[in-house]
Amino acid sequence: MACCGDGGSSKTDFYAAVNSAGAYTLPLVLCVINNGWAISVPRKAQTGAQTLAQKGLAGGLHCLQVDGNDLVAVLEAMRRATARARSGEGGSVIEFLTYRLHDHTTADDARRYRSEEEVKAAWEKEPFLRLRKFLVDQTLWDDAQEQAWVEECGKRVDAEINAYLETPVQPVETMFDYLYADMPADLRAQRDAAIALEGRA
Ligand SMILES: Cc1ncc(C[n+]2csc(CCOP(=O)(O)OP(=O)(O)O)c2C)c(N)n1
Ligand SMILES: [Mg+2]
Repeated sequence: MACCGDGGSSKTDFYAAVNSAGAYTLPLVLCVINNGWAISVPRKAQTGAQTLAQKGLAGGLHCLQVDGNDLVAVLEAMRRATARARSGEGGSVIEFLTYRLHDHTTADDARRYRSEEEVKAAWEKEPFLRLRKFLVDQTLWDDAQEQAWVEECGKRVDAEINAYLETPVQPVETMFDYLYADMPADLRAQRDAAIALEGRA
């Protein structure tokens, strides 16, 4: 299974992967998370293809487009594609339709290139709120369970963060030590220099 974004599906290696998977009947499940944006480039400007799923068609792969904000649909699509792969029927491309609700990174300001209305409309389909509503409607979930669960998650996150913070800093040479059975001379020199910088030569 491999995942990429809508922007990732515009790259040449995406097409090469589709071609190889079709040519060799590989058990590949290629997931394209179409969140509408590749940084500031909208989906429409990225390709002439009507859908991203259909990019698999030319390579002989099975193609599927699903509502990526619907957990049940996502599970079903993944079940079908992995079953095909495991039974030797070949690869699939699944396009998950969703939306990037936030900026691309903390260095991005998406207000420069997309409207507030578009983002507001997308929040209406936010997948966790939608799943929660479904579970509450089915009487499988309620506020008390949620509160207890959020507390439990908070405790587990705190425990992991504390374990990380208490992890001793590794000596500088460890970044060289596990790459090569026989370390090249230039890296050995850099390793020595890094140790010397700490006055441990
Ligand atoms: C080969 C290459 N070209 C350009 C970039 C710069 N870059 C980083 S993220 C990105 C956009 C990716 O968009 P998408 O695949 O839709 O992913 P998303 O940000 O939506 O998760 C680009 C162009 C890169 N990392 N690698
Ligand atoms: Mg994207």
